[in-house]
Amino acid sequence: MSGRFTHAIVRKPGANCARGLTTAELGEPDLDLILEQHRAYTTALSALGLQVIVLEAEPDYPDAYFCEDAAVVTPDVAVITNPGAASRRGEVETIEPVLAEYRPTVCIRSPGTVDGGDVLMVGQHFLIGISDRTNRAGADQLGQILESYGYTWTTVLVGEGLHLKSSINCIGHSTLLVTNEFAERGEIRMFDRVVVDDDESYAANTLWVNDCLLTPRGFPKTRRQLEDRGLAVVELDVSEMRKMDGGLTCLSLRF
Ligand code: CIR
Repeated sequence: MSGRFTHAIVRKPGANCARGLTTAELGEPDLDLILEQHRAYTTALSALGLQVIVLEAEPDYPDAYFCEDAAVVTPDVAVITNPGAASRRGEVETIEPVLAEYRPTVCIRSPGTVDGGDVLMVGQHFLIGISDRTNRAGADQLGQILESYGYTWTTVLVGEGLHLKSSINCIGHSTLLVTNEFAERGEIRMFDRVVVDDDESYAANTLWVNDCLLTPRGFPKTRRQLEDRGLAVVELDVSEMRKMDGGLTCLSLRF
């Protein structure tokens, strides 16, 4: 993790949020509850010192509140992605002008596809997941852009889970919180790793923000593992986002 974040972009879930993509089979999100959970998330980011830019819901894009997928923001550049799901491609159009106020922007072009949820920054290095959403052409384009700003990058094959960050996240310095499935993978074995229990694998989607960890509510073993390492932990309920395959990391762009 490098430096502290000063800003975040979030987007409100819309009345259309149940029409988004999902494999979760957990039922439809409750609109009032998802809005309440989203407000609590926004409040938590503000409490950590971030200026939070709240965008309105997108009537044509039910998944647009998972705004992390639309960009990869580094201290030097904002890379506007080309999301892998056709139904999400247009989401980038309203993210680009917002980020352009803060960073030079560069775009991923077809046939390359990238979802921000597949991109994890660990210090000066980027792990780029190759998944159903991010293809090799997209990873190569992104990698070349990152290299031109002095970063290094490697790819990780995402076998299970929607995105890389469904299963692997950085919890400070170069320590990763990972699911069992990834724990011994050669692509990440050089990092210090904390492994979540199999019955708490969703909690791998924990978000580092300015030395605090936002972790999903309901995963006590993971919470204890994080607290035992002396880390500040805030639990947030994201039950309604989980129904749509989302979680804490994908609800914002931090920079
Ligand atoms: C999708 O399938 O694209 C959305 N329903 C969920 C996206 C979650 N994003 C993320 O994990 N980065």
